[in-house]
Amino acid sequence: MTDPRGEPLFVRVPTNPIIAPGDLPYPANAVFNPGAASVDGETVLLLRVEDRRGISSLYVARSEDGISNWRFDERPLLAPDPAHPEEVWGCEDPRLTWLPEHEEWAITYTAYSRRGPLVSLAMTRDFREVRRLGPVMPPEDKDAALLPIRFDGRWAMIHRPAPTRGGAHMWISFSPDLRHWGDHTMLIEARDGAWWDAGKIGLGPPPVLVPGGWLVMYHGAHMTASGPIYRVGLALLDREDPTVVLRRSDEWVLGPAASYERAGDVSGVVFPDGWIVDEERDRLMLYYGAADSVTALATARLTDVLRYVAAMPIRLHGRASDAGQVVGLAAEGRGR
Ligand code: BMA
Repeated sequence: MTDPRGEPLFVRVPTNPIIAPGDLPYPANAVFNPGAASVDGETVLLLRVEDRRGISSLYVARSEDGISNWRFDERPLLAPDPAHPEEVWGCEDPRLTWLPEHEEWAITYTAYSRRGPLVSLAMTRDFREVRRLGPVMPPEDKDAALLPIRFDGRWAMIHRPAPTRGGAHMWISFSPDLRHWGDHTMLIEARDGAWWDAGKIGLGPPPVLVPGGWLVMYHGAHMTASGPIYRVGLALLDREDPTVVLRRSDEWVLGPAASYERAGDVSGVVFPDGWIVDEERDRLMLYYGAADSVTALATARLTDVLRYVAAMPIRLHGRASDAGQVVGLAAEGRGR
């Protein structure tokens, strides 16, 4: 959990949790797992708000400094819509990617259908109006985000299907038009045994381009006798070919330690879905759900994160070979 100099990489702000249910202008059981965006100099969070039925909707909050004085929209931007039966049990865990080509934000979120969670896509310019594109991955699949640019003419999306065999790993898929997805390729495999990221992993915030490639944060759910512990680590993907994993952290960089992360509806969870990278101020703001109950913020110096990433191991523990062969994409020969 430390940078190469032995100091904590991510530092929690003293005002955590920055948003709790009691702060909202409407009744809620929990407010957590937000997507984050920088819009017209303000920080916008798209909050997952779980009501007292257990159903989640996505609400906008805005702040000038990204830390305090949040202004909350009264109505959800995305709430279960009868015209979209796949959302009948809620809209959850949004990730926000600015697509320069469309001049729009892509919102990937988990639609909770009667047949399980799936990945849905919606577009917005201003977080006031939204346009649904509908489901892009069938159940069970979640933890998805788009990369902001095309690769060889195609959009790329990282997501996490949950097969009945062999653990839940991160995949990357490609699309010419944001609707039709294919060339499904295993990207990062959950490790095994005692590892913090054994068995089940999933993407955190959308990948962001840094000097060495695409910086990825992902969560790992380590099963214990008293349930899973959700922690996060880092990986680095090739700039030109994001199917190539260049580096992966051995250790987690943030895990539940504060009281609001250790106790809540689901204890022992840090779950980031949004970050804002501010190169000018050398700052990374990481927004995360804590214990599936509240929203918290940790910050890091960007230069420290990049130094940490440059020191991460190149070798991967475990390969995507089995699934890779199933879809005809040998991991070998692709530099992974
Ligand atoms: C995941 C998702 C998240 C949740 C996490 C911890 O599978 O459902 O929404 O925060 O579990 O409970």
